[in-house]
Amino acid sequence: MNFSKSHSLFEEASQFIPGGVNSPVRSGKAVGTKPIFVTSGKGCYITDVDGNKYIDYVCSWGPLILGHANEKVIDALKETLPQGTSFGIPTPLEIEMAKKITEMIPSIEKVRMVNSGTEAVMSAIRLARGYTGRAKIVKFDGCYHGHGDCLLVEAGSGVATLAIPGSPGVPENLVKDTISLPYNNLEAVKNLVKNQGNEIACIILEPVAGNMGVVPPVDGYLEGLREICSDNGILLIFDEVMTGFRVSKGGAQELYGVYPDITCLGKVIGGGMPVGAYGGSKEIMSSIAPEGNVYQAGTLSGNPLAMSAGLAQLELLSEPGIYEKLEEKSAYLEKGIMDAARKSGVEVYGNRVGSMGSVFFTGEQVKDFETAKKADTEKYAKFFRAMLEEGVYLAPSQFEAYFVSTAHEEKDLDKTIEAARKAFKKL
Ligand code: KE4
Repeated sequence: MNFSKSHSLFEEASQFIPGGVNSPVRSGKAVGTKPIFVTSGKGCYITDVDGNKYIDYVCSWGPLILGHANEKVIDALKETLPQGTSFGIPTPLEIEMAKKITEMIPSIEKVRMVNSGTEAVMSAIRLARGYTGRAKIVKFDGCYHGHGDCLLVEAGSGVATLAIPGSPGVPENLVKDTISLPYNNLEAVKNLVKNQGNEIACIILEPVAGNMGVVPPVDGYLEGLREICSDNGILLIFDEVMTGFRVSKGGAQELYGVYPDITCLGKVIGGGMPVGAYGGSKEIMSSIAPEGNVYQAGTLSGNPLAMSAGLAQLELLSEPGIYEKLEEKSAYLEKGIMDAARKSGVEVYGNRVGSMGSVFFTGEQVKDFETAKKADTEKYAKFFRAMLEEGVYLAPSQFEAYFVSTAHEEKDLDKTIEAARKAFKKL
């Protein structure tokens, strides 16, 4: 493949944008490549400035569960655009979105729109602290909840990818109340809560971790956290920015039957436009200004373009059979890739929940950040580069997920599996 135009654009971008990218994980640093520059996407395909075409498994890091430039999403934007892009005044679309979210995720009785997953989580943390009057928060190693100061502790995603310890610029006093524990270890939470339970405002987690690579909750883990929180007046926050409307129509909470006090959303609810949201019971959400005193605001929150794109996507996802089809495609892909690895004698461990999954280059089970970090990131980098040459675009980091969309057809999955067979042979 020829990447010359992408590489010269990267040089130019690097003069004006830190690291040449607007988000670190896009840089390709972790997989020994420079980033490609994309010009268009349609269905499961993206095309770069050099004219190379790829089957895309990043899908904008999760939002494009129906593929790129889905017709109904684009039509919704075309219909809304001529009316204006933003008002900073309530619009009927915001009520429609709020009703749709509360209908699809019943644990949410009231919801506030924001403009990113980071904002949703930051707001949820402030809400939990304001509602309980407590300061401490508990997160889990390898989970990533956006780049809000108090959560950049043992974080996953780009922090793990670039092996940045926390982040400079986050003063100690902003993280002194953040406790990070190993994921999938209920004993660790029980021990902590025994000593400090009455100081903890919330426990926040990705109910299916996606930012250390995909790591599902072990049996009983979510139920155990729910019980601990209920017994100690601690709010349970599910960060469903990635899993929401991804692992099932009602997210991870519907899939596992465990319901949090607050849910954070993003990605899928924007249909590719910048959107986040957080919600919970009327009782808890009544603390949010202007109804209550916990302050949170946003110029573009609930803007009509994002609402219309997100609503179009959520309407389509409400149609019967969508998640069964996604499961079928994802299981087919996973089986094909794992079979290809086994036949090539390459040791990999695969985790998948619905249409989000990861292939770890390790022989042992990956069930938390410690075991995820044992994966051979060099091998993953080689695999990434080989797949790119074969016209398949994977996440440029071992500590991320691949996403299957409804637009991935069997012929695309077969091409991906064949590409993987060739790529494994090169390792
Ligand atoms: P944003 O602020 O990037 O919209 O959302 C932050 C966030 C919060 N919670 C979870 C579970 C998330 O996965 C994310 C963002 N995910 C990463 C990819 N793993 C976004 C990609 C990027 O940082 O460029």
